[in-house]
Amino acid sequence: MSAHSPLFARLGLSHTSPTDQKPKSDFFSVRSPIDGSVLATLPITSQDTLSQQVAQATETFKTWSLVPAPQRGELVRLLGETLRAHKEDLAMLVSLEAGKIPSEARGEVQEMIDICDFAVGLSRQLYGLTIASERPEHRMMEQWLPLGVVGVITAFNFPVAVWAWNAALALVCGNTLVWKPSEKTPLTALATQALFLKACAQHPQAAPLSSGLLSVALGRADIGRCLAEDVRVALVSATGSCRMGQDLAPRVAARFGKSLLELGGNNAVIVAPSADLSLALRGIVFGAWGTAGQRCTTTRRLIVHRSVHEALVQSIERARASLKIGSPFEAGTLIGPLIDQNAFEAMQTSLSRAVSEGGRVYGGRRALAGQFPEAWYVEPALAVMPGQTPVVFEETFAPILYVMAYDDFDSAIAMNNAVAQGLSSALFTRDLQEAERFVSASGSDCGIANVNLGTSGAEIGGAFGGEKQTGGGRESGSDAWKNYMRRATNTINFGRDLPLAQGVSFSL
Ligand code: UN1
Repeated sequence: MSAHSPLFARLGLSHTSPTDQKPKSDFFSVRSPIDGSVLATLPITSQDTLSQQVAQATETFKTWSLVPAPQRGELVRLLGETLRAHKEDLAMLVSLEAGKIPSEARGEVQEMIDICDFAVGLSRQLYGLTIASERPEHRMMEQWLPLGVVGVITAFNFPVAVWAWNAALALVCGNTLVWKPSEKTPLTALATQALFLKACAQHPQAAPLSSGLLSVALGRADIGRCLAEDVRVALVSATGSCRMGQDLAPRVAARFGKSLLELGGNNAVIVAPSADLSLALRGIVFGAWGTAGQRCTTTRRLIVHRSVHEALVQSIERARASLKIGSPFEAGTLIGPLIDQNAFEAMQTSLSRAVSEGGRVYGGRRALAGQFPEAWYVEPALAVMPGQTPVVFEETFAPILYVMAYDDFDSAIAMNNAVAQGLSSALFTRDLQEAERFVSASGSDCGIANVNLGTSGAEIGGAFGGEKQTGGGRESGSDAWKNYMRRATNTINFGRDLPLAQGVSFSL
């Protein structure tokens, strides 16, 4: 009986049992990054079981895709209601398993609820076009039809929200799901699945289909590869590192499957001379060090006009040194733990490289090792760089902010765009021309470009994703739903002749 048993039971996780014994080869342990304690020991899904899950999802798709879309939306409405009722508990589990502070964990569950609301409305708005035909007595139209089985691969840092962006849309679009969560955060996935089953139980058409509508496959990269290679999986939506995308995307492409990739970011904030510096400070501090620097939208680079560089660096450093590092459950904590030792080591490597490339580094040391010997807390790091040296081009998934100076706005935009990733970007300015330029064709090349706010914390209503090595996918709002449907162009002849397009004639 663990301290978390009542929480686990409320979330439908009573079957998971923590143990301190070394797991058998087909089991793995789930540890809380808060103190390194074992939360549960879970079985790894075998490739045979995964194949059966995909088979069941394929079979279920035949029925679910024929349920009218607004009735599919009703299931997502029930899911949203179930999430509302369990928001506190699920957020608590997100904190325990991913190490987020409670307000961010609640924010993550709120994103799930928001996308459910969005998808419910969408279920009555899966609009196609009618198109004027060049032939008499013909009508052309475009329809969006259900796609098939959607494989969703999610990362530890947003263990449930990213699934919800995909699932809420995929379900109203008539698809079924197989979910491979990060092996670091499987409990939040199992809890979400249990909440999903609760919602299904209240829906007459979904209830008998529930196990085929969503299954969860637990394990490491090989599970993701199987999903990527399985020809029955119509779309693979994967969130994670660029390296993971480089491994998966060619496997999906080799069988002409569709993929939706949300990969790394190396997001910059530009601070212009006219900027409101207190606004910028707030945006930069949360963007760089909130979530312990473990968001794909984290601010990793700061490009500051030389005239305000020194003053801004000083106020950022003062703010940095005052941030509270600690257990997410301690009041006032902003910086929770890194996910694991590997993350800590990667951070140390990048910081030593920054120093050897001429950087001046503040912070970055291990923290609270006495209190939490098996967890990995760090001081957030500020690295004042002589320019964009090689280490600055890499995404290290940790709280490191590299700062560089710029002299003219063109070169600031060029620096913003110089990296391989293209997810998020932001500009702080009061200059209208700079603001417009930044969001124009000759401005930021990222999928997200903000003015006078930070790089992270995107709302679900917009399409989320980025260009270049970020993978090009768009999830969540706007018309991202089109990724989860197939497009059919239909022409209907209601006349008595068969005129050919392009004026072609033939006689029979
Ligand atoms: C991620 O880190 O993978 O924009 C997603 C944000 C959040 C989502 C981040 N809404 O920061």
